[in-house]
Order: sequence, then C-alpha cells, then structure tokens
Amino acid sequence: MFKGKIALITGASKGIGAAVAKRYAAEGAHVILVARSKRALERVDDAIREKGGTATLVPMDLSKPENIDLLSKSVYERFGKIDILVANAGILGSLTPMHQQTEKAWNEVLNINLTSNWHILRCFDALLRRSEAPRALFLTSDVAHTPHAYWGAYAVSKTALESMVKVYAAENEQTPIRANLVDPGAVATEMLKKAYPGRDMHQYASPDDITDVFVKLAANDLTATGQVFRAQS
Ligand code: NJP
Repeated sequence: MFKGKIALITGASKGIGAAVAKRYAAEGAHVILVARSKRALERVDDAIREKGGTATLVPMDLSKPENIDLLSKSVYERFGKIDILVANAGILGSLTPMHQQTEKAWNEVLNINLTSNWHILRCFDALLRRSEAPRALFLTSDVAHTPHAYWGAYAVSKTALESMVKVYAAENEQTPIRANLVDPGAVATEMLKKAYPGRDMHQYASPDDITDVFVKLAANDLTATGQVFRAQS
C-alpha cells in the first residue's frame, strides 16, 4: 500500500510509534525513525528488517529545535520529500495539581508535546509539499477534550496541539495536504504504566492493535482533514 513512500515517525523507539513504524514498513514504506534511544531504535530496525522492510534511524533529542532543522536538511538531501509524517513523540510530565506543576516540568511537556511539533511543521512543510499525497498525523488524547484532574501540562499541551493542527489543516484545505489527529485511547505502553502505576497493562490494547487508523489516515484516497480520529471505539 505504501510502496515508494517515505514516512517520518517521531517517538519510534517504543510504544505506539514503534508499532506504527513496523506497520508502515510492512506496508512497503521506507521509515525514518526518530527518538533519543539508539539501542531501542536498533531493536525496532531489527524487527523491520526481519520482515523485509527498510528504515533509517535518527537518534536525536526533539527538545532542541536545531536538531529538527538539521534533520529536515538531511532528509531533503537524501530523499527529497516526505509523504507521511507521524508526530507521535510525547511525554507525560507529572500528574500533579495545576498550581503545583513545576516550571521545569511544565516547560518540558509543552516543549516536546507542542513546540517541537510546531518546529517539525516549520521544517518539514516544504518536504511534505513535494509529495503527491502528503499526510500529517499528530497524537492527541481524550484529556484534550474532557478535563481530567491532575493531568496539568499534558492536557494543556494536547489541547493546544489540536488547535495547531486544525489551523494548519484549514490553511491547507485547497492543497493535497491532509493533516489530522489520532486519539489512541488507553494503550499499554511505558507512558500508560507511568500514568497508572500498579494497574495490570494486559487489560489495555497493545500498540500493535491500534495501527489500522494510521494506515487509513495516510492513504492516498483520504479526504478528511483537521479532524480527530479515535483509534479504539
Ligand atoms: O509513549 P511512550 P506512547 N526526543 O512513552 C519519544 C499519546 N497517547 O507510545 O527518546 C525524541 O511509550 C520516546 O523515545 P526516547 C502520547 O501522548 C498515548 O504511549 O527513546 N523522542 C518514545 O519513542 C504520545 O504523544 C496514550 O525515550 C522523544 C516516545 O517518544 C503518543 O501517544 C494515550 C523525546 C514515547 O513513547 C505515544 O505515546 C493517549 C525527545 N525529547 C495519548 N521524548 C497511551 N499510551 O495510552 C520522548 O491518549 N520521545
């Protein structure tokens, strides 16, 4: 389905990003995998190669905008475009009453969950436009719509991210770019474990269970833009 396509996936070292990377590679895309942990990226690469797929690994920290600028330049030089962007990297921060959030944690969460995604748009918009069917997907959460006590900076970051993506989608309604958000629901990953320590993770969907929506939203025939799609009913 994605033969010949180049997909850039952030937060691809584990959890949802790793599952989407493996699925896209199995569908024929060449996947560019971004995260800080080189060893974890290598494990995802091994799984992709085992099934005959191909990946480029980019161990880097998204909190530094200059890294994103450099990445877009190297992707342009090597591939000339990207067809699919999955801006998935995210952090939870601390689940604490709003007035007790530390400035450090607040800034870190807003930086990774929101501002780094704006830098990605700033740097990769031109590369997306070089694709015949550019697709941009961003990971949101139900906490962006339903107030959850103590979800603090994380909830704020996802609400703002949704606004950013919807504005970008509106600006591009008359172009081939389709930009949407995925609300994955509760998925058994390290982030969920951190949010609910002690809970049995087996009751939740695994990352591999929720990849269909990412395939649908990256397809050539997609018309929807500026919308939130739930990965689980
Ligand atoms: O998270 P996790 P999920 N620079 O912690 C990377 C949303 N969501 O898969 O750098 C570069 O397993 C990190 O890699 P590393 C959620 O908000 C989830 O659960 O090597 N990369 C890893 O690959 C998020 O947006 C649930 O540590 C950085 C990845 O991000 C997305 O889904 C529910 C980085 C995080 O993997 C994926 O979450 C929901 C940095 N500075 C929304 N910092 C859920 N799981 O239930 C982190 O509503 N990463």
